[in-house]
Amino acid sequence: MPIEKTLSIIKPDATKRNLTGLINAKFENAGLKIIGQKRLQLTKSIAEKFYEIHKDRSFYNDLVDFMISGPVVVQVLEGENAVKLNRSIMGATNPDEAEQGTIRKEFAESIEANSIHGSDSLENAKKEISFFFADIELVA
Ligand code: IDP
Ligand code: MG
Repeated sequence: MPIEKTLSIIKPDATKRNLTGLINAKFENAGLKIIGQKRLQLTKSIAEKFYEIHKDRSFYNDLVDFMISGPVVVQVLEGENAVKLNRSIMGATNPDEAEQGTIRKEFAESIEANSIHGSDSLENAKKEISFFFADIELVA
């Protein structure tokens, strides 16, 4: 299987509850390597730009406000089939529909405050990684 990189964001509901380490353990236990990571306070304009793809959705403004309500941890995960593997570690968007053992099942507070973001395709992973990281910040 191909070695891929994907973008992950530990969201403010999770950083506020000090869950960074528990979430990172899920990635590492599943064989994904954290090759870049930083804790950031997003600004409104950065969050709007990152989630631009959702700008016509009813939840867009609330989502942007939520994403700037506290620190986030942006990270790049690398491994075999990383994009799909990460989506399965995360679980479904709505925690009520997420499988046992997934990050969202264990930690999410709601469909909005669902603890984690992960790229949904290899193409979007490349765009999202370059949105937050320079090449020199990624060390495998
Ligand atoms: P994903 O994060 O599982 O890829 P998306 O559909 O891309 O889900 O939505 C992006 C984010 O927007 C979600 O992770 C969640 O925080 C928020 N969101 C999605 N659907 C809803 C909704 O129906 N109500 C409120 N927030 C939502
Ligand atoms: Mg998405």
